[in-house]
Amino acid sequence: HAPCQEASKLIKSYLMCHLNEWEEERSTDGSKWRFLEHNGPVFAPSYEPLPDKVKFFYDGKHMKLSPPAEEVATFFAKMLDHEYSTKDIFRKNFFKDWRKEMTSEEKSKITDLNKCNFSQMNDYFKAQSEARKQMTKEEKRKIKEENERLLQEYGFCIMDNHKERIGNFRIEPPGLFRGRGDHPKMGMLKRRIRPEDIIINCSKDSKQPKPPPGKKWKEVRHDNKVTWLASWTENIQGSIKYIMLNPSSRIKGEKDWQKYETARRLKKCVDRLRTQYRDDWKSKEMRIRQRAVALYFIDKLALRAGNEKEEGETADTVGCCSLRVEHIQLYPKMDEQEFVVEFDFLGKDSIRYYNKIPVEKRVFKNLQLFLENKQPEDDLFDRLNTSILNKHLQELMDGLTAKVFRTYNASITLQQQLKELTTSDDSIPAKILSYNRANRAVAILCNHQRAPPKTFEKSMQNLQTKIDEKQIQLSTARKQLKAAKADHKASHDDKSKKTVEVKRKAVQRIEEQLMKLQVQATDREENKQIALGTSKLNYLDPRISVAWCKKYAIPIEKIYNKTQREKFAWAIDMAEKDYVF
Ligand SMILES: *[C@@H]1O[C@H](CO)[C@@H](O)[C@H](O)[C@H]1NC(C)=O
Ligand SMILES: *[C@@H]1O[C@H](CO)[C@@H](O)[C@H](O)[C@H]1NC(C)=O
Ligand SMILES: *[C@@H]1O[C@H](CO)[C@@H](O)[C@H](O)[C@H]1NC(C)=O
Ligand SMILES: *[C@@H]1O[C@H](CO)[C@@H](O)[C@H](O)[C@H]1NC(C)=O
Ligand SMILES: CC(=O)N[C@H]1CO[C@H](CO)[C@@H](O)[C@@H]1O
Repeated sequence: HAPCQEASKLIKSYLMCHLNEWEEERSTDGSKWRFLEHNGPVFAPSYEPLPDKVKFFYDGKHMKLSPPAEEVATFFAKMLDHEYSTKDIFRKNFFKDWRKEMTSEEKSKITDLNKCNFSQMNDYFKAQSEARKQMTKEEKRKIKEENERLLQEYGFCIMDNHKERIGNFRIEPPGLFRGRGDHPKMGMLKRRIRPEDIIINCSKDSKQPKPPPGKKWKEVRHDNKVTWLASWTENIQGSIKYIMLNPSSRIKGEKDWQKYETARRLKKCVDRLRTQYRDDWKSKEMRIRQRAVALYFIDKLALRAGNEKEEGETADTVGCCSLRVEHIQLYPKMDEQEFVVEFDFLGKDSIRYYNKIPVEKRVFKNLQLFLENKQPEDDLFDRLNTSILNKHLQELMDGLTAKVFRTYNASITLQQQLKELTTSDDSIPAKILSYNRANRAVAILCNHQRAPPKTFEKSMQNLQTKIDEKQIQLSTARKQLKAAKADHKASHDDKSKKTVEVKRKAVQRIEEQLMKLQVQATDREENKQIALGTSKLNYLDPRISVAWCKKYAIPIEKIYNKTQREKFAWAIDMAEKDYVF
């Protein structure tokens, strides 16, 4: 055993060395690579007009649409069965953008979306997707080969001396924007991205990617300070999209690792920061008090800093710094608790944040002060904005952002919960249930809610049917065991003894299967409205999970699926069973 430990230590120090080396490789002049070569993105296939037999009707009359108008109509037709297509904002946005693609003749005729009949188009796409399900093996093989060819040609790049997988080398096809929650832009046309929209980034001395025949790139850059290979601006939010390396790549893995190392550094100094912001609640300066209360929210509630990227201007979403008076209510006393603050606002991705928490008296008094003489639409923290807060965080600790608090709290909470919930003698399924419960505690903390999946009730029913069947099987098996025992008691021969053994094993096996199903049902029920993926992927130090798996001999596949294992390859390689965040 000792040599094993020795070897694993060696491997770890090797990896740590290399991680540091990669860091040094780039920190000397700030560049991220010396050589970068790739073949550019893969564009969405061009539009194929519908066969003539598929008709569109306006006001009961057949109308042949021009190809650009028809293409946009198909996006809507494909979504006819979806709830989106009944939402007013969605319909309004779609119709406005659709009209922009129409010829002037079409525009003058088609003036009311309610008079449009897309049902034949919808039937046609349904039939097509049915046909895809019925494809022969040969057809499936051809598609798989084509995908493999594209992957080989476009899915890899050379960065310095490494061949790296590219994450998303296919450009999303055009369609209608959905957005999360009740996004005000839902239904708008997400335009087709063309080579003229693409900025390529690669090294000067590489073989440069060729645009499709007859086309040009918007620009070719040679910027080794960034790690994206291509970028474009999408038309809905005006945000910049990038083609990046796959999460399993060296550079991404290292970035991920650094993120958790930063969170671990916060763990070491968080007490000092807390003492300081507590002192600042008493400051004579309003701006310092506001900053200190905001920091307390970020620390205690894992709120985002706010004003993040493109959001905010269109969807009315806020973060800590951009909270308005109308987003909070103060209750000096509520249900046995003193100094309760009630939060109700739309956070990132228009997800509602609702929480009632008791705060310290001084925070409460400060909040009362901040609210004085203000209207509901005024800023709660009028002396604070995201850049001021971020600058302050930088001063407190190198690399500190609001996100680091989330990462720190999420990771430490997972570690504590795992310790609390796991029992060594539990079966593997029971341990995995504990893991998922710990993960859920974190997701709740980070407000990662979701609407229950559409298929939820159905899949729950299926599972229940399986459980019922298993229960019947079990009682049958038990009866058989009882009969076999009676038989053996009467005859005392070897044959009946063997039968008893066989029946006993059968009962055991069925009991285990039943337990597994029951655990699965509990897990699924508890998971109904919580999205575990986001915290797992972004906020939980994977070394905690890996160490837990090692400690309890749980196969890592039970915790991470293939994509996640790729992303966390660095952690899976180096974590030890006694890792402490
Ligand atoms: C739409 O057109 C189809 C024929 O393609 C017809 O069966 C259906 O009744 C029409 N729907 C409406 C709402 O008019
Ligand atoms: C994490 O956040 C929760 C929720 O506010 C809080 O109760 C807890 O103290 C925090 N844990 C740490 C270690 O900061
Ligand atoms: C934040 O406030 C500071 C000081 O009042 C100001 O200089 C800065 O422009 C503001 N930044 C933003 C993004 O509003
Ligand atoms: C793995 O899980 C994530 C959710 O965390 C999901 O988005 C992804 O599609 C899954 N990947 C595979 C290969 O199952
Ligand atoms: C040289 C150059 O234009 N570099 C740009 C590369 O892309 C990053 C991120 O968009 C920009 O910040 C750089 O200015």
